[in-house]
Amino acid sequence: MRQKSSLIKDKEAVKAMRTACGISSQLHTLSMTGAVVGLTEKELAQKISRVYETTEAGSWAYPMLVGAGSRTTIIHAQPTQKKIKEGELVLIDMGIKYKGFASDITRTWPAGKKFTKEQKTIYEIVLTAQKEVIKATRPGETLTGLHALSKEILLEGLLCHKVISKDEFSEVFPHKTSHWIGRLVHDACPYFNEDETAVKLEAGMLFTVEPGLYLKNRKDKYNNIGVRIEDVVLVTEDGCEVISSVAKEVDEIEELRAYC
Ligand SMILES: [Mn+2]
Repeated sequence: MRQKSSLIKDKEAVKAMRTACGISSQLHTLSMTGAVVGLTEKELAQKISRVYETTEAGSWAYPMLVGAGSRTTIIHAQPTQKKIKEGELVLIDMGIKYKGFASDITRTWPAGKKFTKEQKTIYEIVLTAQKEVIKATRPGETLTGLHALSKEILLEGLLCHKVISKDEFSEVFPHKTSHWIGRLVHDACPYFNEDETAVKLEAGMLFTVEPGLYLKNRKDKYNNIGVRIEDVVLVTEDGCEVISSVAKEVDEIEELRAYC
Protein backbone atom coordinates (compact mmCIF):
# COMPACT_ATOMS: atom_id res chain seq x y z
CA MET A 1 0.00 0.00 0.00
CA ARG A 2 1.26 3.45 -0.85
CA GLN A 3 1.84 5.50 2.28
CA LYS A 4 0.59 9.05 2.24
CA SER A 5 3.50 11.44 2.64
CA SER A 6 3.26 13.78 5.55
CA LEU A 7 5.16 17.02 5.96
CA ILE A 8 6.11 16.38 9.56
CA LYS A 9 8.18 13.23 9.66
CA ASP A 10 8.00 10.78 12.57
CA LYS A 11 11.00 9.45 14.50
CA GLU A 12 11.38 6.36 12.33
CA ALA A 13 11.38 8.45 9.14
CA VAL A 14 13.99 10.86 10.50
CA LYS A 15 16.12 7.92 11.61
CA ALA A 16 15.96 6.35 8.14
CA MET A 17 16.75 9.72 6.56
CA ARG A 18 19.80 10.11 8.78
CA THR A 19 21.13 6.77 7.60
CA ALA A 20 20.30 7.54 3.95
CA CYS A 21 22.12 10.87 4.18
CA GLY A 22 25.02 9.26 6.06
CA ILE A 23 25.61 6.65 3.35
CA SER A 24 25.27 9.23 0.55
CA SER A 25 27.65 11.56 2.39
CA GLN A 26 30.25 8.80 2.58
CA LEU A 27 29.93 8.18 -1.15
CA HIS A 28 30.39 11.91 -1.85
CA THR A 29 33.42 12.15 0.44
CA LEU A 30 34.96 9.12 -1.21
CA SER A 31 34.46 10.55 -4.71
CA MET A 32 36.11 13.76 -3.56
CA THR A 33 39.28 12.07 -2.36
CA GLY A 34 40.23 10.23 -5.55
CA ALA A 35 42.10 11.24 -8.71
CA VAL A 36 39.62 12.05 -11.49
CA VAL A 37 41.65 13.86 -14.17
CA GLY A 38 41.69 11.61 -17.23
CA LEU A 39 38.61 9.63 -16.18
CA THR A 40 35.37 10.08 -18.08
CA GLU A 41 32.27 11.25 -16.20
CA LYS A 42 30.89 7.71 -16.67
CA GLU A 43 34.03 6.14 -15.21
CA LEU A 44 33.74 8.38 -12.16
CA ALA A 45 30.06 7.39 -11.81
CA GLN A 46 31.03 3.70 -12.11
CA LYS A 47 33.64 4.11 -9.40
CA ILE A 48 30.99 5.52 -7.04
CA SER A 49 28.56 2.74 -8.03
CA ARG A 50 31.11 0.07 -7.11
CA VAL A 51 31.35 1.47 -3.58
CA TYR A 52 27.55 1.86 -3.42
CA GLU A 53 27.34 -1.93 -3.90
CA THR A 54 29.18 -2.42 -0.58
CA THR A 55 26.77 -0.21 1.43
CA GLU A 56 23.44 -0.84 3.15
CA ALA A 57 21.64 1.34 0.59
CA GLY A 58 18.35 -0.07 -0.67
CA SER A 59 18.54 1.61 -4.06
CA TRP A 60 19.54 4.87 -5.69
CA ALA A 61 17.11 7.69 -4.92
CA TYR A 62 17.51 8.95 -8.53
CA PRO A 63 20.01 8.46 -11.37
CA MET A 64 23.35 9.97 -10.33
CA LEU A 65 24.33 13.21 -12.06
CA VAL A 66 28.00 13.79 -12.88
CA GLY A 67 29.10 16.82 -14.90
CA ALA A 68 32.58 18.23 -15.47
CA GLY A 69 33.77 21.49 -17.03
CA SER A 70 31.10 23.14 -19.19
CA ARG A 71 28.71 20.35 -18.20
CA THR A 72 28.55 21.67 -14.62
CA THR A 73 26.33 24.41 -16.08
CA ILE A 74 23.71 21.80 -17.08
CA ILE A 75 21.31 21.38 -14.16
CA HIS A 76 20.71 17.67 -14.77
CA ALA A 77 23.92 16.38 -16.36
CA GLN A 78 23.77 12.60 -16.82
CA PRO A 79 27.34 11.23 -16.94
CA THR A 80 28.83 10.96 -20.45
CA GLN A 81 32.07 9.85 -22.11
CA LYS A 82 33.48 13.35 -21.62
CA LYS A 83 36.97 13.20 -20.13
CA ILE A 84 37.53 15.19 -16.93
CA LYS A 85 40.38 17.69 -17.31
CA GLU A 86 42.69 19.51 -14.93
CA GLY A 87 41.33 22.98 -14.12
CA GLU A 88 37.69 21.93 -14.51
CA LEU A 89 35.02 21.71 -11.85
CA VAL A 90 33.17 18.46 -11.14
CA LEU A 91 29.55 18.54 -10.00
CA ILE A 92 28.00 15.41 -8.50
CA ASP A 93 24.32 15.25 -7.51
CA MET A 94 23.78 11.84 -5.92
CA GLY A 95 21.74 10.19 -3.18
CA ILE A 96 20.63 6.75 -2.09
CA LYS A 97 17.46 5.37 -0.49
CA TYR A 98 17.44 3.62 2.85
CA LYS A 99 14.33 1.91 4.27
CA GLY A 100 12.29 3.77 1.66
CA PHE A 101 13.69 7.22 2.43
CA ALA A 102 15.49 9.20 -0.26
CA SER A 103 18.50 11.44 0.24
CA ASP A 104 19.63 14.17 -2.16
CA ILE A 105 23.09 15.76 -1.91
CA THR A 106 25.18 17.82 -4.34
CA ARG A 107 28.79 18.88 -4.15
CA THR A 108 31.00 20.76 -6.61
CA TRP A 109 34.79 20.51 -6.41
CA PRO A 110 37.93 20.97 -8.49
CA ALA A 111 39.12 18.09 -10.71
CA GLY A 112 42.67 18.99 -9.68
CA LYS A 113 43.89 20.01 -6.25
CA LYS A 114 42.62 23.60 -6.10
CA PHE A 115 39.81 25.87 -7.27
CA THR A 116 40.85 28.57 -9.77
CA LYS A 117 40.35 32.14 -8.60
CA GLU A 118 37.14 32.51 -10.64
CA GLN A 119 35.75 29.13 -9.57
CA LYS A 120 36.42 30.05 -5.96
CA THR A 121 34.64 33.39 -6.33
CA ILE A 122 31.48 31.73 -7.67
CA TYR A 123 31.74 28.82 -5.23
CA GLU A 124 31.93 31.13 -2.23
CA ILE A 125 28.89 33.13 -3.38
CA VAL A 126 26.84 29.90 -3.56
CA LEU A 127 28.25 28.65 -0.24
CA THR A 128 27.38 31.92 1.51
CA ALA A 129 23.80 31.73 0.20
CA GLN A 130 23.52 28.08 1.27
CA LYS A 131 24.82 28.75 4.79
CA GLU A 132 22.70 31.86 5.29
CA VAL A 133 19.55 29.98 4.26
CA ILE A 134 20.42 27.20 6.73
CA LYS A 135 21.01 29.83 9.44
CA ALA A 136 17.61 31.42 8.73
CA THR A 137 15.74 28.08 8.82
CA ARG A 138 13.43 27.79 11.81
CA PRO A 139 9.76 27.13 12.61
CA GLY A 140 7.53 29.87 11.21
CA GLU A 141 9.80 30.58 8.23
CA THR A 142 8.66 29.47 4.74
CA LEU A 143 10.44 27.92 1.74
CA THR A 144 9.29 30.95 -0.28
CA GLY A 145 10.97 33.26 2.22
CA LEU A 146 14.15 31.17 2.22
CA HIS A 147 14.23 31.17 -1.59
CA ALA A 148 13.95 34.96 -1.61
CA LEU A 149 16.86 35.18 0.84
CA SER A 150 18.92 32.79 -1.29
CA LYS A 151 18.29 34.88 -4.45
CA GLU A 152 19.16 38.07 -2.62
CA ILE A 153 22.55 36.75 -1.44
CA LEU A 154 23.44 35.19 -4.81
CA LEU A 155 22.58 38.41 -6.67
CA GLU A 156 24.45 40.57 -4.19
CA GLY A 157 27.58 38.40 -4.55
CA LEU A 158 27.44 38.40 -8.35
CA LEU A 159 26.94 42.18 -8.53
CA CYS A 160 29.71 42.77 -5.99
CA HIS A 161 32.18 40.81 -8.17
CA LYS A 162 30.74 42.36 -11.37
CA VAL A 163 29.97 38.90 -12.78
CA ILE A 164 26.53 39.75 -14.22
CA SER A 165 24.06 42.61 -14.48
CA LYS A 166 20.81 42.39 -12.53
CA ASP A 167 18.67 41.44 -15.56
CA GLU A 168 20.79 38.33 -16.25
CA PHE A 169 20.08 36.82 -12.83
CA SER A 170 17.18 34.51 -13.70
CA GLU A 171 19.37 32.85 -16.37
CA VAL A 172 22.14 31.97 -13.93
CA PHE A 173 19.86 30.70 -11.13
CA PRO A 174 16.93 29.06 -12.91
CA HIS A 175 15.68 26.74 -10.16
CA LYS A 176 14.24 26.86 -6.65
CA THR A 177 16.42 26.71 -3.53
CA SER A 178 14.44 23.95 -1.79
CA HIS A 179 12.07 21.04 -2.13
CA TRP A 180 10.48 18.73 0.43
CA ILE A 181 12.17 15.36 0.74
CA GLY A 182 11.00 12.05 2.21
CA ARG A 183 9.96 8.79 0.58
CA LEU A 184 10.32 10.64 -2.71
CA VAL A 185 13.28 12.88 -3.58
CA HIS A 186 10.73 15.57 -4.40
CA ASP A 187 8.28 14.61 -1.68
CA ALA A 188 4.71 15.11 -2.78
CA CYS A 189 3.71 17.57 -0.05
CA PRO A 190 2.05 20.94 -0.61
CA TYR A 191 4.07 24.17 -0.66
CA PHE A 192 0.99 26.35 -0.22
CA ASN A 193 -2.06 26.24 2.03
CA GLU A 194 -5.61 26.35 0.69
CA ASP A 195 -5.66 30.12 1.18
CA GLU A 196 -2.53 30.31 -1.03
CA THR A 197 -0.22 31.38 1.78
CA ALA A 198 3.10 29.50 1.95
CA VAL A 199 3.26 26.53 4.33
CA LYS A 200 5.10 27.55 7.50
CA LEU A 201 7.98 25.40 8.63
CA GLU A 202 7.49 23.23 11.71
CA ALA A 203 9.83 20.98 13.64
CA GLY A 204 10.11 17.58 11.95
CA MET A 205 9.93 18.81 8.35
CA LEU A 206 12.68 17.73 5.95
CA PHE A 207 13.80 19.64 2.88
CA THR A 208 16.83 20.42 0.73
CA VAL A 209 18.83 23.65 0.55
CA GLU A 210 20.46 23.83 -2.88
CA PRO A 211 21.33 27.21 -4.31
CA GLY A 212 23.33 27.11 -7.55
CA LEU A 213 24.88 29.34 -10.20
CA TYR A 214 25.35 28.29 -13.81
CA LEU A 215 27.49 30.55 -15.99
CA LYS A 216 27.52 29.64 -19.68
CA ASN A 217 27.71 31.16 -23.18
CA ARG A 218 29.89 33.94 -21.90
CA LYS A 219 33.02 35.53 -23.28
CA ASP A 220 34.67 36.17 -19.92
CA LYS A 221 36.73 34.24 -17.39
CA TYR A 222 33.61 33.00 -15.58
CA ASN A 223 32.45 30.98 -18.60
CA ASN A 224 31.54 27.30 -17.96
CA ILE A 225 31.48 27.58 -14.19
CA GLY A 226 28.54 25.76 -12.64
CA VAL A 227 28.24 25.33 -8.87
CA ARG A 228 25.49 23.75 -6.77
CA ILE A 229 25.75 22.88 -3.09
CA GLU A 230 22.92 20.80 -1.66
CA ASP A 231 22.24 19.44 1.81
CA VAL A 232 19.22 17.90 3.54
CA VAL A 233 17.98 19.76 6.62
CA LEU A 234 15.61 18.83 9.44
CA VAL A 235 13.63 21.64 11.05
CA THR A 236 14.05 21.57 14.84
CA GLU A 237 12.24 23.44 17.66
CA ASP A 238 14.58 26.43 17.41
CA GLY A 239 16.32 26.17 14.03
CA CYS A 240 17.46 23.29 11.91
CA GLU A 241 19.95 20.48 11.75
CA VAL A 242 21.90 19.65 8.60
CA ILE A 243 21.45 15.89 8.17
CA SER A 244 23.93 15.37 5.35
CA SER A 245 27.61 15.68 6.15
CA VAL A 246 30.13 16.30 3.36
CA ALA A 247 32.96 18.85 3.26
CA LYS A 248 31.85 22.13 1.71
CA GLU A 249 34.24 24.87 2.88
CA VAL A 250 36.89 25.69 0.25
CA ASP A 251 39.82 24.77 2.52
CA GLU A 252 38.16 21.49 3.59
CA ILE A 253 37.61 20.51 -0.04
CA GLU A 254 41.13 21.47 -1.10
CA GLU A 255 42.46 19.43 1.81
CA LEU A 256 40.61 16.36 0.50
CA ARG A 257 41.72 17.07 -3.07
CA ALA A 258 45.36 17.38 -1.95
CA TYR A 259 45.54 13.57 -1.71
CA CYS A 260 44.40 12.96 -5.28
MN1 LIG B 1 17.50 18.31 -4.84
